[in-house]
Amino acid sequence: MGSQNCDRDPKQVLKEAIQAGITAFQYREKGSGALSGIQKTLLGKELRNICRQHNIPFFINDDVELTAVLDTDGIHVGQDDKHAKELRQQFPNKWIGLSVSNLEELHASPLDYVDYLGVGPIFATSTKEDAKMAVGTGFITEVKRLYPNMPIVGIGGINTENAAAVMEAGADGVSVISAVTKAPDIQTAVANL
Ligand code: TZP
Ligand code: MG
Repeated sequence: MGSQNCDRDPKQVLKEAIQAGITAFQYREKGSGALSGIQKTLLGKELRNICRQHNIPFFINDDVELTAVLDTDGIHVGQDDKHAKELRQQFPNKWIGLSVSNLEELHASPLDYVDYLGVGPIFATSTKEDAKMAVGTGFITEVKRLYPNMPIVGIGGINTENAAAVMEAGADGVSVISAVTKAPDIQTAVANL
């Protein structure tokens, strides 16, 4: 998540989510209302510190410069971002995640250089303005069949009602934004997930 996904202090949202049991965090400051420049960096530092205090892996979305500045645990990139081969050379000891939205992208992806795939959007989502077409849980099963050893995390429109279907389809995990940031009670939402 980023500040644009929160109706209140993102630091508080992250703390509550960690207390509730999330197992990893990605700082994704992006889309309308997102911070940039020094404000993005400063919030990133604070969120990074919260994760560090609680031993929660901290990933950053896209931002190669901040990966180094914040010394993140990993970086997550999309198909149009910096190539995973170059990232691997630059950050040999960080986790690298790549988004995959369809079979064409999967076959064109530099899988040798990535640690996991973010697969989706699985369901329709209004969180990402330029989200590609929802692929459904069947695509998870297909990716897992083709690459059984590649860890995959479902993303997009996942909530407490449909998360189980994503896992049953073969995902190793689920990633959510609004199901946590917009939850009336984060403790309950994460517990149900
Ligand atoms: N990538 C594909 S869908 C998505 C991203 C970042 C948005 C996920 O947000 P939500 O609120 O969990 O649907
Ligand atoms: Mg990207």
